[in-house]
Parts: sequence; C-alpha cells; structure tokens
Amino acid sequence: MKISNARVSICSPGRNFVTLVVETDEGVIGLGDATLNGRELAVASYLTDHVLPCVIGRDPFQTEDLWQYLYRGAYWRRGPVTMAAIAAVDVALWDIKGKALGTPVYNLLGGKSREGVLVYTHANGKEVAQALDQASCYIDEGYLAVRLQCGVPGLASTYGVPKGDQPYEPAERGLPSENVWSSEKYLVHAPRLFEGARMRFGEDVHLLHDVHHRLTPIEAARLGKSLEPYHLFWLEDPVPAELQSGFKIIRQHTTTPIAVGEVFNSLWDARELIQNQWIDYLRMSVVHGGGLTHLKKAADYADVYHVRTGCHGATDLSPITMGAALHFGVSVHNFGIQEYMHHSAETEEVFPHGYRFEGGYMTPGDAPGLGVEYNEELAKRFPYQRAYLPVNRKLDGTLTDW
Ligand code: EZ4
Ligand code: CO
Repeated sequence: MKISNARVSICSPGRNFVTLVVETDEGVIGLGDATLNGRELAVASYLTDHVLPCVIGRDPFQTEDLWQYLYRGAYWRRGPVTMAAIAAVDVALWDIKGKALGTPVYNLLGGKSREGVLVYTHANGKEVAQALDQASCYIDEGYLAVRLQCGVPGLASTYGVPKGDQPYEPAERGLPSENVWSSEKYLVHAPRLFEGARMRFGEDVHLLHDVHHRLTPIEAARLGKSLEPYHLFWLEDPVPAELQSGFKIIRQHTTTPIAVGEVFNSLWDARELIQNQWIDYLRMSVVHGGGLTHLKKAADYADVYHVRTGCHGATDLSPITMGAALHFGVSVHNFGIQEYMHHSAETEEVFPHGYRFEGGYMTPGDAPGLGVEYNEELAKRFPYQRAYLPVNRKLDGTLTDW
C-alpha cells in the first residue's frame, strides 16, 4: 500500500479546524487533526508546502519511520507548528492501518486496558452559584468528574468563564480580546468555589481546576494548600512551565495533585517534571504532542515515575483528536483521566463519530481505525474565520505570563 494523495482541509463549523486527509492507492483513507488554536494557517502551510510532498508514495504502515523522518529529517525540531503537523500525518497513518487491518486503533496500541475512559467536563459561571448549578446538571447527566471555574469579584472578565450565555469557547473570532487578572483577588476567592462545591455535592465527585499558568510557584503552593480540604483530583497549569523546577516549590508545600502539559509538544518539555516526580498528570494531547507515536512514548516514560495521563480535550481539538485520545486512553496502562468539552452541533455534523459518553466514561467505538469521519462537502459550508485566544493583563496593564 502506498500514500497516493494527501490534502489539508480547513473549516469553521463554530470554530476553526485543520484536517488532513490522506489517500492510499488501495482506497483506504486516513484522517488527522492539525488544529493549533489561533495559529491554524501556519500548520496548514507547514503540511501543504513542506510535509505532504515528502509523504506521497510512502508506505502508510511505517508509522515509526515516517515520524522519525519528519522529526529528525526536518533538522528544525519541536515547536507547536511542527509537532501538530507531524501529529496529523501520524494519526492519519494509524487510522489507515486500523482500517486496512479491520481493527480499531486501540488494538494497535496494546489492546484495551479498560472498558471506558473516565472523562471530566467543564462547569463555569460568573458567580460560584452559577458554576455549581452547571456542575449539578453535569453530575445529573452522569459525569463523575467536573472542572470548576468561576469569575473573581472585582475582575470584569476571567479567562475560562463565558461572557454571555453561550457555552464557553476559548477562541474568539476577530482580533484577540483582553481579560484582566489579579492573583491576589483570585487566591482569596478560589477556595470559596471548592468549599461550596463540597458542601453541595459531597465528597465523591472528582473536582478539577485550571489556573491557566497565571501564578508564581509560591502563590501556587499557597493555592494548593488552601484547596487541600476539598481534595481536588488535580490543580492544572499552576505556573508557566518553561522553568520546570518551578514545580519543585509547589511540590514542597502541598499534597494537591498537579497536572500540566496542554501546551507541551514534546516529551522533552516534561522530562524533568516527570523524572523528579513534580507532577501527577501529563496533559499533552495527541495533536499538540506529536501524534499517537510520540504520546505513547511520553506515557510509557511517565509510567516509570508514577505519572498518569490526563490529555487536553478542549473544543480546539477536533473530533479526530478526541477519537484518537479515546483509543489511546482505553489502551495505555497509566491512563488517568481525559478532558471532554462538548463540540457544537455543527462540528458534530461535520465530523460524524462512533465515540460516545455513558455514565461518566467515554468509549471509542469498535469501528476499524479511529471511528471518526469527515464530511468534506458539508465542511465547505463553514469557511475559515480568523480567531484568537484572549490576552490577559494584570490590573496595572502588565501582560500575564499567559
Ligand atoms: O486554554 O483549549 O484546559 N483547558 C484549557 C483551554 C485552553 C485552550 C487552548 O486552545 O486550558 O481553555
Ligand atoms: Co488548561
């Protein structure tokens, strides 16, 4: 079997997605996701102009060799654009291999280690009560784990909390909007959200929280300590992670479990964090983490140090990545949890899929390959629209670390 053709298709059914379609001479077609929120066209060009001409004519079964060829062969290694492009090719090839062999991708990754993948979803609100009301609805739907975020009194808008009644969507069309931030106000308020949650929901439901890299290590240590009575499943992205040893300070002070890695694109971004046991969950995603080939290696490395997986799963990952993450999640031994934000109805229509949610868990389905399809004709009705993640400033105007 040979790769006979490959093309990039960009659409915006509610938000932007970059999709790679790989065709073979035997008629088997594979899909990959190359979406990089706010920088979509850079990955599209990287694929179309530089990668795809090199993959035509190759054997799609050689996932390892082709990964190394695109990683080592480029000379310029790593980075979100490069690694999202490599991931798109890699995932499309796993999809092709599964379809060609007539088996779901999880069987190519070691087979099922579990029946379903524990997922958490997002509950947000301007006020504590609103966030808890939303969480209550999700718990009624069967969710066993919920991420809670709420507005901070005294701050006009907060990242992660929707402005209107629309569901929360990280990217906004047009130019980047700006949010304000105060670590002082946030540190006082955040524990109240979780105190309220434990009073209302009891001790069993898993609660998670995302700091979006806004704190310094010692501030994050204080937050972790103040949240200990509410025993979070994890505290995510407490500090920016370029300086990996920052996490050592957090670790010295608190038993709140720590998750990080949604912006990582290589195991090298997490090596010290894992090796020193400064984190509990690695949040690298299939699409931004170099595909299934690289993420499997990162997970296996993490397993040695008692670190479990907790893949990023916001709406900026297309259903193709969601499907890939579920095959990965049911198979990898040290799976922890998977993030699951609901896609819009338009997105679900453009990407029909066999994965589903039931009783707190998700399953990838048993279709050969990934079990996700792409309706390219329908996608054409939703052309790309420029969109960005918001920018955040402190009260005096200084840009935050993130
Ligand atoms: O900022 O998906 O855990 N989820 C998050 C998201 C991310 C966006 C980035 O594209 O932090 O809101
Ligand atoms: Co996050």
